[in-house]
Amino acid sequence: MAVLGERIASYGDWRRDLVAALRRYVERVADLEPGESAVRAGVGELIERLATERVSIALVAEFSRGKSELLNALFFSDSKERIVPSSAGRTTMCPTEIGFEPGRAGSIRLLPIETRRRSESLRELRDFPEIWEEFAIPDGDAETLRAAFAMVQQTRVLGRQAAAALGFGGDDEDDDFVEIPRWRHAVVNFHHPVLAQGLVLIDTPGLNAIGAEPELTLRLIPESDAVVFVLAADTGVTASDLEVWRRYISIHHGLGRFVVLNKIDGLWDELRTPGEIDAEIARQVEAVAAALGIEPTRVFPVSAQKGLVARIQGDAQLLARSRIKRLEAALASELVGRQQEIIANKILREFEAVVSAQRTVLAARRRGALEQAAELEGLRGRNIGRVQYMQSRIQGERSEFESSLRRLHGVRAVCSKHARAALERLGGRRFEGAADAARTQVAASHFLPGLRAASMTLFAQLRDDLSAADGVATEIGTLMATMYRDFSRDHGIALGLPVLMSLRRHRDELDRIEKVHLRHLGALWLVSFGRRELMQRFFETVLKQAEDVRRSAGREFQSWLRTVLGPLEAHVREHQSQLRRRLESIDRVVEAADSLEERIAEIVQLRLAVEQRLEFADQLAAPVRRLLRELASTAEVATA
Ligand SMILES: Nc1nc2c(ncn2[C@@H]2O[C@H](COP(=O)(O)OP(=O)(O)OP(=O)(O)O)[C@@H](O)[C@H]2O)c(=O)[nH]1
Ligand SMILES: [Mg+2]
Repeated sequence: MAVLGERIASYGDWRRDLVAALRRYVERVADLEPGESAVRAGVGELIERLATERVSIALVAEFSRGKSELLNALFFSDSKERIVPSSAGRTTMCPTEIGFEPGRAGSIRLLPIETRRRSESLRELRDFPEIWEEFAIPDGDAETLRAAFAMVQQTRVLGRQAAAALGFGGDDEDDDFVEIPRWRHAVVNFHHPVLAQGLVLIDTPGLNAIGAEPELTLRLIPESDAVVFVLAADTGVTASDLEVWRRYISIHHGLGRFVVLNKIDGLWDELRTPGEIDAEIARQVEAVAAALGIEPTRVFPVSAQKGLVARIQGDAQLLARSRIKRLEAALASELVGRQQEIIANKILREFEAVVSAQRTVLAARRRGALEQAAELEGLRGRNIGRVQYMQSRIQGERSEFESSLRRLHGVRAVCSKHARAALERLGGRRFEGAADAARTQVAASHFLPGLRAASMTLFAQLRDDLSAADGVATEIGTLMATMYRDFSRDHGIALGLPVLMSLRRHRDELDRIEKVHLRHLGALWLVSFGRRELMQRFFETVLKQAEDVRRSAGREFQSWLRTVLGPLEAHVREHQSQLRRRLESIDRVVEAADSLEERIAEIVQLRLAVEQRLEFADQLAAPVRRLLRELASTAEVATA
């Protein structure tokens, strides 16, 4: 398998090992009180996240630049034949997602083009399996696979008006009939080693087709981990190539953007020396870089077709000339390597946060046992008066602690009230209300400014809600910081500072969605001549995206609340039980029910048990930490 495939496979293996290590951790941590249920829930969330982790690559370009052929060369050369159809003229008629969903049989699912009349977004349509046509692809059956792929080429011919109703204008306005794609979207599920590791490929049709499908412009392309923009050496950078670049790629993907200059085999002129050919390729690379405004090192000259042929025929020399490997190596290290590092850092940070809550409570318990032992040892050989004095001191501590607790309850009530208000602003009901108002406004707008205004109002409200929630988070954070400080000063409960939270990321995401949306709105208005159903479908996709941001912000807020309120509570409970234990000990010594030495021995036992538990906790976490630290960048680990 090629470098890229190997890299993706090793990333998949690593993720699987990590999930297995986390699962073992969860199983064994069940016996490790206190706080074991919170730890299990937290680690459970991490496992779920890792299991659904995918790396996606979208190929975007004008038609016939060789996107499909590049997919064949990069990923499917093991099959020893051309799997994704690639031919002169327009081939890929509808966006095609290629991946493997475990637990689902091999198949191609096709969404008929007529569904464009419906107002639901593509993502919502995924929830209606009955409107997709599904064809099975038995494992390892390359013939059926190819036949399945051939379906993405299908077209149908419609009368001009019927075609226009689906968003297609004919090239020639005088034509009575228009040829349109038969399908709107294709999802191919097949068991291929690289896809099984969580790689998703998105093959797209050329410019005309991209524009009409909001899901593609608003979500599939911007949200993929890498976008490969393909140009061809024989056509150079045409006006429509630039249009694709400018509209769909340049605004996203600062990182993870790869420009491929395909078909360099066209420059392999037998009458020129290899040096001359290389110089010509270098010159074209420079020209492409200048036209797109990027560094020449970001342009990868290749011959997809020769790369595929070389791989199928095992021709090493041809493979080297195709220069496919340099592109592959860049995708492997920049895309997969970066993705893996990001995931490793994130999971490591969250794992430590989850684990440390439990650890600090255990550490506090250990410290308590040490202090209590010292306290009792100090009573050796003292008279009963001294013991009684100690007893009254602990009672005093306890009543002080109880008054702190009352204050904490007061502060918590205030925090809960604020939090409820913030969660309401981030809630589904409020969003639905705003969305409905915007829908009504969109339906009533006959002009572009009306449409713009409707979405801008909606986005402004959402942004306000996020800012309000941020404000509440700051307020709660400040209140809790005071509480942390007081409990540390008055009762020796050391918690550091509460974790802060900001929904900045979500606001940025909203800004991005709005920006892309407004940008496409104008263009779409022009091509669709204000056709209502197209505009509405477009708007539904935007609403769905905004809704996702809102939901994720709500979830983040809630999980932050738990992390900011949870630890103090756990420590307070721990402190309470320590006070109770200390008082019990001293009471028994006063009553002379137990000898002092017996109590001391008991506390030493308690401390040893806690120490064992701490050690056990570290042992449990060690395999997980090892897997994560291997890959997390050292700089970030140091600050975590
Ligand atoms: N000479 C040469 N031809 C290529 C190369 N890659 C692709 N082609 C040819 O270019 C044509 C278009 O290739 P496709 O892979 O279908 O291009 P595409 O970008 O997927 O096109 P659409 O699916 O129509 O949008 C086909 O005839 C390919 O054989 C290459 O590296 N060299
Ligand atoms: Mg194609």
